[in-house]
Amino acid sequence: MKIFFLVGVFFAITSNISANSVILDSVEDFSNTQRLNGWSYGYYDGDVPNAYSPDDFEELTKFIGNKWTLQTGSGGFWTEISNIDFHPNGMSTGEGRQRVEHWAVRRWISDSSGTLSLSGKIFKNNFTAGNGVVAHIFVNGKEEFSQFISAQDKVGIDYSFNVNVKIGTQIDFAIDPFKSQDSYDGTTFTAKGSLLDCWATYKDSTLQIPCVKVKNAFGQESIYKVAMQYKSFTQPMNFVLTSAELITARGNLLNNQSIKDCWATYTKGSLHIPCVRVINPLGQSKYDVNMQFKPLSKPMNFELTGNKQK
Ligand SMILES: [Ca+2]
Repeated sequence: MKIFFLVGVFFAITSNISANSVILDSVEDFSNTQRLNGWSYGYYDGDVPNAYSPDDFEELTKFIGNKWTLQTGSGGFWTEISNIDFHPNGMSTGEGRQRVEHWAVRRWISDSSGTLSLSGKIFKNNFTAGNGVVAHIFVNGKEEFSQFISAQDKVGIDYSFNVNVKIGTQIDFAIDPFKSQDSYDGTTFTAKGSLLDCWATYKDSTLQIPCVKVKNAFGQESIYKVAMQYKSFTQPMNFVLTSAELITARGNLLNNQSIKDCWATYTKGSLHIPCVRVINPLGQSKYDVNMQFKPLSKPMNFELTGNKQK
């Protein structure tokens, strides 16, 4: 019965696991050099069989005024990418630009493997008029995300999801003009990604456990991110649950080999945390920890029942 209690008490908040190591940041990493920091700046122009997909990518050739472009001004294209913004080109265009469809595309190629927690913002920064745009994210050629942003949506959306990456995995962030109409299509579309790390940390009396697998009586598993606070002067040590967020993951998080060994598990009142980094002013030490839920405690209380240094 304890397990039902636990699941009932835990907050169901959709969120990403907090992660430690940022390996991509579209704003910070932006540069005037193609393929630096894993980033390329380009466009899809529909000239291959699999048009407007990652097969269609070509690099932009000019860097002018802190933007990647192809050809500016009349006779050219609106297609451009800056540190935060994208502009596509459309069959329906203006000011003498060529009547062709270009999606503006920022491409990132991974130099790491693991589960990537990817997030960012998408909103119109030129919100005078127009018909809106569609943002797309492709991972190794497969569309994982798309979102229409209406013409005057200056608030936009925050997106976040997890994907498994390997060295060489390619992620394209693309802005399509929507129905090939490019007027006022300037759009901010950022991306930040961190590799997921399932090590728990204990610092300043707070225990953060990023990956907890909770198994219910039917054997179904849910994934939580949990924080606990040490209650001073308790012996044996007592921890109070201060937050628990249900995590949605589009990547195959449960089976990810690179983080598998450090999953914490909660079954029938027992919490096992195999990887805990204890951080104090003198340095770090590593532990394998067991805790036991104290029946009926509210907020939930856990007692330290065992720990061994790793
Ligand atoms: Ca448009």
